[in-house]
Amino acid sequence: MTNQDVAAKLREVYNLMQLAGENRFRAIAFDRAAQTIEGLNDDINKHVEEDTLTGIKGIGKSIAEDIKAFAETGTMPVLEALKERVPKGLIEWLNISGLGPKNIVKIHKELEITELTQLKEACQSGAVADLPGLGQKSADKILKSIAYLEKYGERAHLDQALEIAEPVFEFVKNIKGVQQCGIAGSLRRRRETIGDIDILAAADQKDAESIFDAFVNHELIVEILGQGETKSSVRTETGRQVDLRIVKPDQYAAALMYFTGSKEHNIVLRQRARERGMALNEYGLFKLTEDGDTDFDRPVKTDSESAIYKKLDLHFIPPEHREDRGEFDYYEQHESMDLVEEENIRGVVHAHSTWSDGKYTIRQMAEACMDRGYEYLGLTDHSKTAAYAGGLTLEDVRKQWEEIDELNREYEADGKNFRIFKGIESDILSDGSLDYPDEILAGFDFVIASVHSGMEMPLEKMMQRFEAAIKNPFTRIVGHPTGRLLLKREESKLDLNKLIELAAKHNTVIEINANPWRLDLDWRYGNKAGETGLITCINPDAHSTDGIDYIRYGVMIARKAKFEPARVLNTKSRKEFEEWCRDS
Ligand code: DGT
Ligand code: CA
Ligand code: CA
Ligand code: ZN
Repeated sequence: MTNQDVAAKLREVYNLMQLAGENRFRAIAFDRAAQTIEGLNDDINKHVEEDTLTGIKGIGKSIAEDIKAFAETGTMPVLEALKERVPKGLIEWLNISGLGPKNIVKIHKELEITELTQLKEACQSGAVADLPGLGQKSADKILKSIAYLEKYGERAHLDQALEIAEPVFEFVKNIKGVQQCGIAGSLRRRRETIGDIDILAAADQKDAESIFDAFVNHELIVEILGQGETKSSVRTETGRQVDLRIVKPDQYAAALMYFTGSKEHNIVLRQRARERGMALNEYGLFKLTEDGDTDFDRPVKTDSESAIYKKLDLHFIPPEHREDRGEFDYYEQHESMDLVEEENIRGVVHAHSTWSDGKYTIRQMAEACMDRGYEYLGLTDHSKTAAYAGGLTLEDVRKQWEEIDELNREYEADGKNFRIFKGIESDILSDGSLDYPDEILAGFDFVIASVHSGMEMPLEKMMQRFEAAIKNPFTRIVGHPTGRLLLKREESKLDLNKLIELAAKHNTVIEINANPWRLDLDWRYGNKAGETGLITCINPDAHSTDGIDYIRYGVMIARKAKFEPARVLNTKSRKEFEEWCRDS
């Protein structure tokens, strides 16, 4: 059982408990435990064996018992009991925005329906509208949300969210009366997927109405979902929701902090405030009364997030680290963290050309890299087993090398500081071996080893497969380790903590695949990567010239995963990268 397996089971309990009308606090405890276990740096099995589960923050005695039962029997009694009480179809209803567990249960009981399609019909027929406490408006809202779910799914990829948020933010910033403006929420924290986009503005109350008016009339906005005195929610033409909140200028710093989240980070901040005789909320930082209540008449003056952190004995915590994953310990002690930046990236590693499934020739890809100021291209077309992706035969490989040599001679003659490195993205075959005989592998400057088939192997076999690949001296980089496609395809079963240890030990790089559908290595393993000294490489996996620009998202995730430039392979200069290729 992997940490993710356990977390998924606990989350299932949480969802079912809500639908079963269980005590809210009891349910939340399961959600918290799931989160904790996802972020664990070591193997949950070890805690089971050594009986140290209750030593993990947020895991109480009863949940520890549930985990032990899961380890022994593959399920949890609490879950089985819930499953008998809650119909399967209802679980999907939890994804409908504006429909909470209480109403789900009400509709289900009164109308005796369990499927999403039945719910849709019941909304159309008026049956939902006739229920006490619901009405036509609610029914319409549910219908809209179902249509939205069907069309777009609930979350957006990071690139899509930024594409929507950036122009809207630029627009809001320039509306008359807006004094300060920022993007908040999961997007500011650079999560790999985004629920809704949160924008915050500071303005005098008298200007709020006209600002909201301008906002909802922006060309990207197609529907107003809700509008109040301080918040307006809209939907863009891409189906994404954007929330704009307007606060008073002196509340801006606290509100930005609050609406940036994460919820888990905020909980700790509030606790720290209490311990210091203060209360922190979305309106500001306040002294406590003698009874321990928030004294709104005694605000503690703080005009920036930094100032608030300072009052809580912390240095400024960058938004991408606000996840309650060790940031408090770190920023208590340190003023800042050395984090990789886009400007540090000097070469493009992992790109495809027309030799396999890329859209552009090697020359076009190389020129696109030069145009962007990069010093090298680590070209890695697919290997021969990936026939569906135009994988290179032995004959192709030799011809490709000639083409690369020729281009490099040309660049040198022209005095360009640019070189194409001969790489390959070799499939890791099901037994863990690479895709060419050793004498061919030896001819590449470097090899990326990736799994492209047989991704549903059981965990143990998959680990053996990766272990063999990592131990192969020709493997320099492991590509997209879990094979996940965000919001589309599940990840392979892998013990990533162990994989990172193995890679670090054998001096193998694990890429952060910067394609916004992948962002794999997952940032949640950043702490583990740091402890082991793992090196990553921020790889666009470009199949076109535009694809090179994915590097931007990879850098965001690398920062979230706490990588400093020295642990990112492609911060090396062309000369240094040449040396790295040589000393395998
Ligand atoms: P998302 O939209 O699902 O990708 O995730 P977020 O983090 O953007 O969540 P969202 O949009 O629901 O709320 C934005 C932030 O506001 C969130 O990160 C923390 C804060 N926040 C919202 N609701 C609560 C709450 O009930 N308690 C606390 N402590 N903070 C909240
Ligand atoms: Ca959000
Ligand atoms: Ca929101
Ligand atoms: Zn690739």
